[in-house]
Amino acid sequence: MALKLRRLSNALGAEICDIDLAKPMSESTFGEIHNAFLQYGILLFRNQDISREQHIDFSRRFGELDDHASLPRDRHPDYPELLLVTNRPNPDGTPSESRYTGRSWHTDFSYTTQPALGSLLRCWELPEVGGDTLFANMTMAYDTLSEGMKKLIADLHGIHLSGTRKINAADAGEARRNEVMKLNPPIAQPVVRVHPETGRKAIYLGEKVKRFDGMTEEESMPLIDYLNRHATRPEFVYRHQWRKNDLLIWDNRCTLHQALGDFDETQLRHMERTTVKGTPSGHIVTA
Ligand SMILES: O=C(O)CCC(=O)C(=O)O
Repeated sequence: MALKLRRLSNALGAEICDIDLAKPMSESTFGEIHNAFLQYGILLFRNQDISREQHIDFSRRFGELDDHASLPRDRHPDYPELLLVTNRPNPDGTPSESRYTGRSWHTDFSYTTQPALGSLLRCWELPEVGGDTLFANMTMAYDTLSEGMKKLIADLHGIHLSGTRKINAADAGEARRNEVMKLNPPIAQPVVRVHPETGRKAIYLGEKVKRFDGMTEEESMPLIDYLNRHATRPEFVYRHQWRKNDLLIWDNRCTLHQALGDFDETQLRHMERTTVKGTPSGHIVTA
């Protein structure tokens, strides 16, 4: 079957049209989807009124799933394969601790030694307007650097921290933050990562990185800031406006993303994510 594709932006992304993920899918159709995933970096499937089991089963076709042990408080109580990104209050009425997930540029689980291959986020409930997510193409960002800059960053490692999300003063999530940081010590990752499947180089950075390995924060930040600004220029970015029952997969090895929080927080936004495990990368930083 030849897939019907619609490009989402010049930089990255494609919608796979006319497909029902609730129905059985042949290996050859999945092969086409997988090729499109490698080519476009993110894939969108609209109108997927699927069960949690179907979300998990489809995700498994991309590889082994993470059980989210690095973020234990945000797991779905009945499905460890599902991570909640929600502002729905907890059953006892306290605010959800995952309501500010992803509010800075990042790539999933870069602060572990097995960063995510891909993430599949499904939209269950969304506010009347906003709640958008930005995605940036890190291969394009790398390719457009000067040869001098490519040489300069070739052997650098960025130190990725788990507890760097931007939070409101009113956020009660300090305990969660401390727990996540305890579970996930700082990890040094190469600034330039070679994609294990396409062989292409991509910038692997984001706002969880505050310094390079072997350098101070003061020395590192000007270059980190420059690279993040360059990598997230509007021409490298796609802005996704969610609809209920969208399922979107992104390739964490060559994209960054950020949840904008551009919505009325008294309205419900409820998303659930599976995470496909990637290949081991990086090492724990002891000093
Ligand atoms: O809620 C979103 O739009 C994105 C969430 C996110 O950043 C993540 O799941 O890593």
